[in-house]
Amino acid sequence: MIDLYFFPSPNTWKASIMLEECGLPYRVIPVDITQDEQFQPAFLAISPNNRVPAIVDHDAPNGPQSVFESGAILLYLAEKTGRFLAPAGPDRIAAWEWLMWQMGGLGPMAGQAHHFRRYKAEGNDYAVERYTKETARLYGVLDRRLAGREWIAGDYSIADIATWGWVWFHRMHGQDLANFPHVHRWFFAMAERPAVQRGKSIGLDLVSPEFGEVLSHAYYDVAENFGAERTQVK
Ligand SMILES: N[C@@H](CCC(=O)N[C@@H](CS)C(=O)NCC(=O)O)C(=O)O
Repeated sequence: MIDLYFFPSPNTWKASIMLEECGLPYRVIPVDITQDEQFQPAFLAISPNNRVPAIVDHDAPNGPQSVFESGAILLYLAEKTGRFLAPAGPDRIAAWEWLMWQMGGLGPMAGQAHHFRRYKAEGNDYAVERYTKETARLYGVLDRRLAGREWIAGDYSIADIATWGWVWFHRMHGQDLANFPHVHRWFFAMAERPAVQRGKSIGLDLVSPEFGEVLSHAYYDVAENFGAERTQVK
């Protein structure tokens, strides 16, 4: 059994989607980051950077193994199961590269765009413009990567799983997927995977109705036009 320390967000969806994709048994342990539960000593012992997600694998060969940082969790689960990471060769290296790109680039920059646009736009034109532009650049990088490719790094992999939850919030990032046709196609292809839908939908009961609305909004907004938009970008 794996314990998943969770509060719904693009970073935690990586872990829940990977666990669902791998069919591993897990239980969700809520960490309400709006109530500062991430600072409790028991959680800090597992995740010293006071962030979710974190996991504890109770079936690890040397006894319970904790892992924090979403990218490390994806790598750990890929190694444990032998799934969603090529065993060798260029696709394996590409998955590392694009996982690091997401962890060091898209996640932090889109996170800042989201923050300033949604919570602190007033009086912060410089930050809004800087992070929105940089996020647009990163969406462009991903779009070029996906041109002529179904998935980011060979077969469907942890690179896709790491990136998708962030693109879910493209509207909050000030991005229109019509400008990124390959990202658009990829985003919906992944959204159709049952494991992605299950991993994305857990924990909505942990948030306020208002925040639950925000978490769902990005998707439904796009989903309303799903058929039309998909035809358009072919
Ligand atoms: N680099 C970390 C970032 C995790 C992260 O930022 N988690 C947020 C939720 S998306 C969090 O726990 N925030 C709590 C806090 O800021 O104290 C990862 O990828 O796991």
